[in-house]
This record gives sequence, structure tokens and C-alpha cells, in this order.
Amino acid sequence: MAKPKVLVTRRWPAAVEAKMAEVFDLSINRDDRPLTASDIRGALGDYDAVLPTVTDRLPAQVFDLPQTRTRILANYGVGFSHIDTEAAKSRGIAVTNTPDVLSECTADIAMTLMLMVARRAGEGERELRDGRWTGWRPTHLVGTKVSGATLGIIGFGRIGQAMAQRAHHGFGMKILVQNRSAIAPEVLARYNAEQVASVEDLLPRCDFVSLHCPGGAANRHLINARRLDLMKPDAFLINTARGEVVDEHALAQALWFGTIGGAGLDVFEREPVVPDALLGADNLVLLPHLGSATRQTREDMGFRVLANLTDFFDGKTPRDRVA
Ligand code: 8YV
Repeated sequence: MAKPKVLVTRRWPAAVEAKMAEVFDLSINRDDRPLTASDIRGALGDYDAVLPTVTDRLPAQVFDLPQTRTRILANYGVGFSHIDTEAAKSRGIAVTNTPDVLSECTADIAMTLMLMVARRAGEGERELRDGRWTGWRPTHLVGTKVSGATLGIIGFGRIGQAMAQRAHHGFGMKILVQNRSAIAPEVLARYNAEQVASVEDLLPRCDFVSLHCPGGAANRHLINARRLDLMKPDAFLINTARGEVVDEHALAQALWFGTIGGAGLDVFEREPVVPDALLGADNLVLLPHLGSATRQTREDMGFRVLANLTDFFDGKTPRDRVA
């Protein structure tokens, strides 16, 4: 039987590419530039499996072609709001993602952002490298204490819980949780966490708010001007989820006017575009979507895609099927 024809849309870790090439009739986008909508449309007609990443946009229009050959979109990443899963389903295309393997590293980046912005580490590094550091003094770059503060976690899935683990057990933080469904009491008990009824209930009580909910239409601008107003004026917002969850314009205003104390962002609404209004804010730490970017995790993500594909082409339900 012919090997399934598979397209990898970006460069992946070499070990994963090599293993994939043994198992499938593999094509790799060696340019490593984001595919255009028309490239992706073409791929859906040509390949049995397409392996997209967050840089591949698959709205409903992309699926609108006379004949799709693709039977599975095995996404390299846990978030899949860049794929219209309803449109995929209507064409009989399965969708999988890569949960679990990136939870620890994404929570590490959320902690990094929280510590950096609270302790003014980015500002300090810029000052030092620019030759502006004039020496130690008691009032120099004084930040905010993280240990023992209250952290609000919006979205209490695997990454949200990995964040709670670090913040509660490592930093003695009090954890408040907002999640669309009820979290089991024994799960909350692991972090001595309290689940609150709504985002509105959570925001005024927190010194830090970290976003770990999915992106997509349902959560678009979940953090908007009105909700930023509910935060304490010295509180910090951390986003390692998806850019669209935060209204960047409203956030820039809130940072400028001191509605909140600061923010740390790893994701943006129109990556890689970061609005000038954000670039100009000092009380903001910006990272270029590094959540899962460790050698180990990027390999694990690749092998998780491979496991999903192998199951699928063996006629089994892939473990990470999301549509
Ligand atoms: C990935 C991520 O780097 O998994 C996700 O949802 O945001 C990151 O871990 C990226 O999405 C790769 O597609």
C-alpha cells in the first residue's frame, strides 16, 4: 500500500522530520515561511495529511474546493483556533492537537513573564546594556513582590494547572480560578485554589492575572477595556494563551494611563505584528511566542503528531482528536 502523502508546513526538529520521512511520503516546506491561503488550499487537494502550525490560517474559505484529498489536519501545537474545525468536519477532515507535552514549558514562560514584569527585569536589562546604570541605590527599579501574592488563573486546563503548581508550591501564591466548567474539588485542593463564578469576580481580587483559556471567537477580547478597569491599579496581566483573548488597543491604553501596573505578553493578535503602542510601553514585557520553545518540548510535540497520524492511518481514533 502506498504511504500516506503528508505535508509539514514549517521546519520541525530534525529527529522528528527524519522519523516522519521513514513512515510517510513526506514533503516539508523547506523555505520555512508561512504558507499562503492558496498554498494551504492547494495542499488540501494534494495531501492525505496536512500538519499545520499556528502560522497557518485555515478559515472556512480555505476548505471551499471541489475535492479535498486531506483526511486529517494534525496540528503542531495545543491551540487550534487558527483552524475552522466546523468547516474541516463538514469536509470529513479530522483535526488533532498536541496537549500535555507543552504544558510545563508554557507555564514556565508564564512564570518568566510574571517575574520579569513584576521585578522590572526587562527594564533593568535594557538600562544596563544601554550604559544607563549608575549603580545601586535603595529606590532603583523597585518592583513588586511575587511571593505570597494572589494569582488569578483564567482557564484551568493543563497549562493553567501547571501554572498553579509553580505559583502555589514554588512561590506560596494564593490561587483564584475562573473556568467555564466546574473544577473538581480535589483538583482545586492540590493548589489550595478557590474557583470564582466569573471573570468579573476574579479580576478585582488579584495581584496577577494569567490567561490560559483557548483562543477563537468565544474568547475574543475576553480582556477588554471594561475588564481591565476591574483590575487593581498595581496588578499585572500575563498572556501566554492566544493574542485575540486580549484587546491590545485597550491594553496599551491601560498601561499608558496606569489602569493596571503592567503586563507580560508571549502572544499577539496579528503575529508577528506588535502594535507600536505596546512597543512603547515600559511596564510591559514582550516575548516572541516562546511558550513551547524548548528542544525537548518541540520534539515531544512532533512525536505526538506522529502518534496521532499513525493511529489515524491505522484506522484507530487518534488520542488527541479535537474535531
Ligand atoms: C506552539 C502554542 O509553539 O501549542 C500552542 O498552541 O501556542 C505553541 O506551543 C505553536 O502553536 C506551534 O504551532
